[in-house]
Amino acid sequence: MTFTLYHHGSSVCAAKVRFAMAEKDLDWDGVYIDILKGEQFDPEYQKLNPKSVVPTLVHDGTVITDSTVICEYLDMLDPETSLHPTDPWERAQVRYWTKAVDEDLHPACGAVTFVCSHRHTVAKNLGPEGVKEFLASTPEFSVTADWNTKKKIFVRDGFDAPEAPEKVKLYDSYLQKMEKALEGHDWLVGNKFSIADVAMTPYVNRLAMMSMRGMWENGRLPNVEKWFTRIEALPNFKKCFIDWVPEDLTNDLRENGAKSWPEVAKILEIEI
Ligand SMILES: N[C@@H](CCC(=O)N[C@@H](CS)C(=O)NCC(=O)O)C(=O)O
Repeated sequence: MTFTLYHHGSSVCAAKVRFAMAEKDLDWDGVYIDILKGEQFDPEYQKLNPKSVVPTLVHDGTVITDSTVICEYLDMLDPETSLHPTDPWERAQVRYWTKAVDEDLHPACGAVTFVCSHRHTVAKNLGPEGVKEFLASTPEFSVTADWNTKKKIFVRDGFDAPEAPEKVKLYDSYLQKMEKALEGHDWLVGNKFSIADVAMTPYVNRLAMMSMRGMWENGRLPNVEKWFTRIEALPNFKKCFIDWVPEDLTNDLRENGAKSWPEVAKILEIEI
């Protein structure tokens, strides 16, 4: 079996697949697509992934897109190392997490990340004319069905974008849901590490990389704090989530995030 993964260092969806593959002990070759330089708009890549997003997995010539679908596909290929529970109710709960990530949390994360950090990286990478081209190249049906329009607004207006505060609150509501689910449990579903934990890890890590651990630290969400400490201690965490992010992007996320943190904290009424 050969796997080729088209991915990007900081992409939450790509990191999710890297994590699932590592936990399942599957080897892969990577093709790096820099989505903050517009490489996802290359017509050759668009043949594989018409939404111009990462990740895309090619397995022995078969193309699979969408990170949740990829993870489910990989799990069926190798049920021995399954990350899905067999109990029907536990599996349903896992699906609630992964469905919510796809429908709700992921678009909120894209918005918050562009508002807080990526808009600065894109401007630095591409300059004013390049940014215009980058924004114009985004297909309408991309990260969401209205991503072309929304991305322009988040890049142009930052925290003044009308939807910015509600996206921050939506993101936070998922941390609150995790806090409840983790009450008395180490993992999100059924007291066993599962694809639900894999799916949520990139989103908590994104906030950590943007200097926003204050969303759960200092006694705010202690179960999430303990869960993320457990996740960070897993042998595959660093190689999947930290090492793939280029140093300049890591610095951008940390520094731009730190500058944005007071605004985020204000929206969430967190005292700093
Ligand atoms: N439903 C897709 C969404 C993938 C997605 O949104 N990828 C983002 C990075 S996490 C992307 O490639 N964005 C490109 C852009 O904003 O132009 C999945 O789960 O794989």
